[in-house]
Amino acid sequence: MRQAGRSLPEYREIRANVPMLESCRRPELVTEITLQPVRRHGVDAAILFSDIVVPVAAAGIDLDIVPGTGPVVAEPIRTAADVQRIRQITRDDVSYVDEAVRQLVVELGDTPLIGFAGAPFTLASYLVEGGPSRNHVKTKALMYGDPELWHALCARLAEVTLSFLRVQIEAGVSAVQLFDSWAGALSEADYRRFVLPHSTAVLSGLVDDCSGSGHGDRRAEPERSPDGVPRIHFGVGTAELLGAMGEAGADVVGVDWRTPLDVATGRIGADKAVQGNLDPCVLFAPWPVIEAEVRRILKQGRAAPGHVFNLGHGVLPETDPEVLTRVVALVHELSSRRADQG
Ligand code: 1CP
Repeated sequence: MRQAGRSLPEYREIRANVPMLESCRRPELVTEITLQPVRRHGVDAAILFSDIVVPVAAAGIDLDIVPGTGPVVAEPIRTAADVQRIRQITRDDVSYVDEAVRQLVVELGDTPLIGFAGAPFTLASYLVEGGPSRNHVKTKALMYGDPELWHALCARLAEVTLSFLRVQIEAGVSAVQLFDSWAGALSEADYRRFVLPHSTAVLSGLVDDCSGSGHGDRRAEPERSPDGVPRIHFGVGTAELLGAMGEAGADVVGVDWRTPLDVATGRIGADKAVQGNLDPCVLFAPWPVIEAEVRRILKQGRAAPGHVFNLGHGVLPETDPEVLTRVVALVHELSSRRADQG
């Protein structure tokens, strides 16, 4: 449940007077904020507290995360010279993430930690627009108007993303999630032409990495797949893209609330697990409605070979934390009952 922390008073307290980017760069704060929803709700996995723009800032791009707005870039990327400003990153550029992950792995014990990064299209949108955008007009203008520059930008972002995920995997995360939150703005044809090769470069790069030398110790651990840590790929409004996103190489495809999970599985293929997909707004409905939705989603998720129960997008800040705790308990109760039945 991404951003579960935002609805918690203990999160608001610890973040008071600490700007978002600074909190992402202080390992002790990252550790504490990541642990808060695990302690409170008893979820089965923790998601690292960071943001998709953290590696881009580490790569030399001047940006800030503005309260109530989101990421804002001082000088948007629009030319070939601008693309050159995005440096490749090494572990030293994000040592605070390395340190936080190592600390968290110890603190979390058996609870897995999910690392993450933004996918090239969603990162490119923030960089080209200069901030959050409804229609991604400048991004699409660049994509259609100068495909060569577009591909150069996405290839550079894929390299930064891959390095960022490798740092997290080497520090010990148990799974990674690649967020292409705004890919749903594209048609399938444009997604395949302009985005899929770059997301594939990231997801398949992780496999090459993990099955090569240097990760032999990890592969020996029984809970890890032979291809390295499990990879989750997520987007919003992606009903028409689910098949193509599944081809990018992840083990699990995230589905928002618009597509029932059994329908989603039909599009993604029966060889991949799904993640999702409770509408975050349903958490504001009376409990019997929430319960019925959770039951429906768990039932439809059985069409896939695996199902990670989650919301269809991030937790809204106004959500009542007690409702989240109750949803987690219900999912646990219903899934253990099913496991008992074999
Ligand atoms: O549980 C957690 O808090 C996990 C940490 C996390 C993650 C996984 C944060 C902290 N951000 C993200 C990913 C992220 N950031 C995504 C991908 C997932 C998604 O689709 O939601 C995106 C698109 C962003 C960009 C971003 N950062 C936005 C969205 C702006 C827009 O375009 O609409 C916002 C508001 C932020 C700031 C941010 N990141 C995270 C938090 C807790 C916040 C809120 C700011 C604050 O508390 O000061």
